[in-house]
Amino acid sequence: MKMGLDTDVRRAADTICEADEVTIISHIDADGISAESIFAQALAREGLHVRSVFVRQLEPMAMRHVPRDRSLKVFTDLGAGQQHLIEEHGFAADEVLIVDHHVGQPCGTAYPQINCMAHGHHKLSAAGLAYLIAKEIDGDNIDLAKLAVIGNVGDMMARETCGLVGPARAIVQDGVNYGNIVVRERDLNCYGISTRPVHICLGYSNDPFIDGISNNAGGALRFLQQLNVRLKTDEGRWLVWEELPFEDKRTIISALVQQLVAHGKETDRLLGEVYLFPDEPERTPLRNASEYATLLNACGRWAKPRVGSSVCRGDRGTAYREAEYMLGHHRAIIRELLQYILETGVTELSHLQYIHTGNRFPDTIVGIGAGMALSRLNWRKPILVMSAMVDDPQVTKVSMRTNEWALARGVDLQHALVRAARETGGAGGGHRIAAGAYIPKDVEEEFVGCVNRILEQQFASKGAHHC
Ligand SMILES: [Mn+2]
Repeated sequence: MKMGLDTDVRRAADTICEADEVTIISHIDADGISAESIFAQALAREGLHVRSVFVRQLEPMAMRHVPRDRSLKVFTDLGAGQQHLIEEHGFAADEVLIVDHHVGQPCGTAYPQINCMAHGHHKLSAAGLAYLIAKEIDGDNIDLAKLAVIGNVGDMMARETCGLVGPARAIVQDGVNYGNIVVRERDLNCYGISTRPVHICLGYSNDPFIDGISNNAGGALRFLQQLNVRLKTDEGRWLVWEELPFEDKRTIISALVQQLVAHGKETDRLLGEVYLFPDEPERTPLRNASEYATLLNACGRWAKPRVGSSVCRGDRGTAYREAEYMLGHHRAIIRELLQYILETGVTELSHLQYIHTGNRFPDTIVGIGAGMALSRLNWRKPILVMSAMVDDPQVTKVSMRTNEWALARGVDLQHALVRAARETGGAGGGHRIAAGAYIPKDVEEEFVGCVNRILEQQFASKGAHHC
């Protein structure tokens, strides 16, 4: 018998439909929130009683929020790596379903699990899996494909390949067929195409890095002004990329290509697939997958995942206004964090650069700040940011970010942090390009040295000796 993803999807759908009550335990990021809202809506449509619990991570303290009742506990976007914890809390195999896309750590109890990693699909997020299960429950649920695309994009599944691939791309097609997704196949691969003036959009972007434009909004504006394209409306409002006439977009893209070529840079990351939502108002963060995902992340990171979930379910009143406020707040604090990192400066080791932000910023956002700071620092060296945990001063949270350049040279942050954390008494996880760890406060120095040595080995494995 072939045990494909389809088989697991069917089995998960059956397990859920057999339950009278369901508790969804999900992660607070865009993927976790969209996965939860897909399940919550699909199950409510079946007349099932659903409640949701959001957790920052599945750790011992968070387990007390998981109810000990007769409901089926559906763990989404988490659980695969914490099965021992679920077991320690006395949950039996027949009251649990794990829907995850992180590396699993089995325990004595064989919990039913659907995990795309097990089927070799590395570019599908938990929201993608939740959607496949929802569609299996009822084919009418294809309106929820849009939320799966937001989760996939939010988890950076489109990043490396400049677009979603495999099962995640098939989900996009469901949304196109339903009519709430429009795909622009070769559009500008840039964040903010629905809400930001074009020069801000270009100036805040750095993938690919374009000399004189990336990280330089003033330079980007001067560049655009030379092209004779219309940048403002008659009323003097800045146009966003999505609003530009086709001709102007083409003029700008070919000028950007020339700029890249003139500096001997690759042009292949300039264009990518963009997922627009025609049923959402223009010039709002709801209008495309990546900005929508940021809105959800802002809600989650500032302890309002339910606000994000309400927005996913269609609330455009109170919840949406609150989400917009969270997004503004999120951006302001991240700007401050970025400023702090750049002004304080990082310590450079041979293969990484690091900084400790103490308790100045919430540990839920330091990773984002690290990613933004990287391109303005020495982008050849992965960045490591440590921060104190507010609720546990004995624990240090570590966030690391790198870029495609380093990945192509053998760097794998997930592997590096898992290994270094294991050697120093902590725990790590994540993805090749972005990973994190929790370590005891007193091993910080040792830990950083250890990660540096592992990165040195990784860089050496692909024969790249220059940092
Ligand atoms: Mn995820």
